[in-house]
Amino acid sequence: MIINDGFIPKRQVNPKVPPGQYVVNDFPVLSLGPTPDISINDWKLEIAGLVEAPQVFTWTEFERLPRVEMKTDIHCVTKWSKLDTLWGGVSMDFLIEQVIVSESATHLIAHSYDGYSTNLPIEDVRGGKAMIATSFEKEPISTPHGGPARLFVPHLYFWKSAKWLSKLEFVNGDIPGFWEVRGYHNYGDPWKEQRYLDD
Ligand SMILES: Nc1nc2c(c(=O)[nH]1)N[C@H]1C(S)=C(S)[C@@H](COP(=O)(O)O)O[C@H]1N2
Ligand SMILES: [Mo]
Repeated sequence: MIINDGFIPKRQVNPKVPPGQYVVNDFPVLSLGPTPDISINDWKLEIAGLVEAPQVFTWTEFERLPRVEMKTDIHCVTKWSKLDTLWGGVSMDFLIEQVIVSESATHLIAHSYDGYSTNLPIEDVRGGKAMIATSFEKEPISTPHGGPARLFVPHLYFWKSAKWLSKLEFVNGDIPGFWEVRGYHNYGDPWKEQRYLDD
């Protein structure tokens, strides 16, 4: 006799999937407005604020920087997770060292070509946890997904991974970004389900 016959577990238990999330195989696009059209010739990435050596990279300059890869899961606050995605780009550790971030800087504010912004504690972009991604699954990141370059901070909900990155600003004190002032959680840890303000 099979006593468990007909028993279907309510939720698939996968230790890689944070609470309240489900796995997708497609790759949804979530943007607050129209996708900005940024030509590679006009693209610039500025790194400024509390740094000793501020920089403005052109695409040609940025492409010459050393590359890293991260293969990891991503989690959107709208509850989809996508497992084992492969991204390539320039490590935030490398960039932090290049511009010589001041001891007094506590947060990073990422600014984007569509007017989006998001805030992160500096610890969260150090130690191999974050990069400026320019490739997804070995191909240039498509424009809807943030190409030519997006921030990639996969241990936090995906709204922290600013698409169409234009500027990284190191600051002392926190400045909530686009979604953070509109009710999203300031930090956004998917494992603690920090989705909204009071979570
Ligand atoms: N510049 C910019 N970055 C952004 C957004 C945006 O609207 N503009 N949306 C955020 C949100 S809410 C999510 S969930 C992810 C979605 O990334 P995707 O469209 O590649 O799935 O990008 C984040 N980064
Ligand atoms: Mo999102």
